[in-house]
Amino acid sequence: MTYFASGHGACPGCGIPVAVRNIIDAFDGKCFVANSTGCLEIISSQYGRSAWGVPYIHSLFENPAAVAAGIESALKALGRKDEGHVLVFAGDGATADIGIGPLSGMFDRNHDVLYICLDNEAYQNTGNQQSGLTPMGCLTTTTPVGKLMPGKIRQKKDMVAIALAHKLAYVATASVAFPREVVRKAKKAVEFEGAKYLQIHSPCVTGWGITGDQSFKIAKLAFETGLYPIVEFEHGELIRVRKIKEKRPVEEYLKIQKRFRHLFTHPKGEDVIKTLQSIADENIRRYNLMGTETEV
Ligand SMILES: Cc1ncc(C[n+]2csc(CCOP(=O)(O)OP(=O)(O)O)c2C)c(N)n1
Ligand SMILES: [Mg+2]
Repeated sequence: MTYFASGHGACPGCGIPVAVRNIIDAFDGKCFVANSTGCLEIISSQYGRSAWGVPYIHSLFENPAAVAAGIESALKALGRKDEGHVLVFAGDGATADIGIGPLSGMFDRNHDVLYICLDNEAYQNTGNQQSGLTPMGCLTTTTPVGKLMPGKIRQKKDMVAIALAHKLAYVATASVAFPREVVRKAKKAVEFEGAKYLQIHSPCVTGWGITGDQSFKIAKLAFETGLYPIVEFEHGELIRVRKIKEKRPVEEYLKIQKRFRHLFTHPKGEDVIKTLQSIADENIRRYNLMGTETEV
């Protein structure tokens, strides 16, 4: 029995429906979902059709956190809190950019909501525009590559730090490359009363310029370079990290994706690659990602 039906319109190789299905199935369908405009909504709830076997509402691009706060307050007022967890599924654009105001408010009021950011590192359903979570050096339609511009100039926004700054009980990252860990973290998160944040890295086949059969491998590589640290915080304290067994250079990750390929020929590319490598190294140092002690 699954609560997210096959027959939805996701691209072959997209990790989003896999993560979503695993999470809502792990809750045995006992959840209420608010979903911002974005890939997940487009592929699962076209007019007249729905993949959802749980109560589901499509919010605006900018307000899934506010909608979820309303659902949670209504369930509380009606004495129906035991009927399910309130979840948000939202893209990185909805989360880090346009919806960050309502998200901050929901965090601040500490609604009993698990907010899940599906991070495919750009506005993908509208054709690959940059978001705050797009990495440096990345080609998008709004960060084009030209004589002067080597793709996105600024770094990926640290949404984990922003979530932590709200003093949430639970904040974590995960990757579609490690599906059991995604489920473990969602289940762990809902044990905490109040607002929770889970950010899941998910490659986009079309936006990243990869093939469907590469996507999970590339997600794993993002983690193995240190560019996408997989971390878990309880009450603001780092309690667990996924350890990198064999560190991979960022070039290995970059060169297999069309969105980064220009970095190997562009005059500013070498500097950008160096910066990305230092970001990865800094993540490894800061979160102590190498070694074996506290494995997930
Ligand atoms: C106010 C507003 N501006 C723009 C849009 C068009 N729009 C819909 S979804 C989207 C991007 C979604 O990006 P993200 O949240 O990262 O989700 P993804 O599609 O990548 O899963 C945009 C620009 C909109 N629906 N509403
Ligand atoms: Mg996105």
